[in-house]
Amino acid sequence: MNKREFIKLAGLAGIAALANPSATWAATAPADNKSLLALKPPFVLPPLPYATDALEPNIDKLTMEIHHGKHHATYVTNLNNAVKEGAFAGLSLGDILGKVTATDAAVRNNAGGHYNHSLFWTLLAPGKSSPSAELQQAINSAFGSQEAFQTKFGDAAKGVFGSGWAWLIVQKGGKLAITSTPNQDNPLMTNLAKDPGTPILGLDVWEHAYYLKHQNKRPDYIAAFWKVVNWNTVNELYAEAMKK
Ligand code: MN3
Repeated sequence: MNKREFIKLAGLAGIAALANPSATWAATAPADNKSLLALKPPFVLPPLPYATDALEPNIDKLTMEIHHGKHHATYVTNLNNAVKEGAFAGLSLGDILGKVTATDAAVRNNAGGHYNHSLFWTLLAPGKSSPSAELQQAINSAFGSQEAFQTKFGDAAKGVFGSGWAWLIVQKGGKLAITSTPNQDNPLMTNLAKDPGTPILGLDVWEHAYYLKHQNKRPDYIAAFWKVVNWNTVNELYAEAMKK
């Protein structure tokens, strides 16, 4: 990292990071499920782990600014309001996701929105990365090849009617599977998900994630997504899920 890039990152992560350069990344959303799910109220909007223009031209600056700074921020605000009192008060993000049902609309939408986006930002990064040997082997064994996996994941993303997410999950027993969820649901919502599991890769296919650059062309956005997937995070999430 050169000096200019460091200053840009440090600026995002805040003053604390300047005093301790190794703290720069810690100030962003945790890139592991254990820490993410242990978060307690009041929930806060994590800074992006890169500049808003870092994913250009694949994901544009304005989309990132609005998606992170407005959409995600709103989920955080609404989640804090929804869990101020009642059955979800004081629970960790993971406990909320595991407990929520169809009758808890505000908690469902905003706890999902906060977890999904916090994870999503860490799943993206500029620059090249690739699946670890262990993950590649699991992908090949579950789907045939990396190409076949990406086609099947892309089909799941294209197949979401309206707004939702496509996921690569580790199921109970350690098997990889592709699934999708509507709106801000996710596979950690065991009372709601058709395929429960631990997310290790997710793709937001809400129009707010791509409309400014790709308009109605969701397949173009999915193709752009593969160019900015941060496989380093996916590898860590996979290793973490397999340790359970
Ligand atoms: Mn979104």
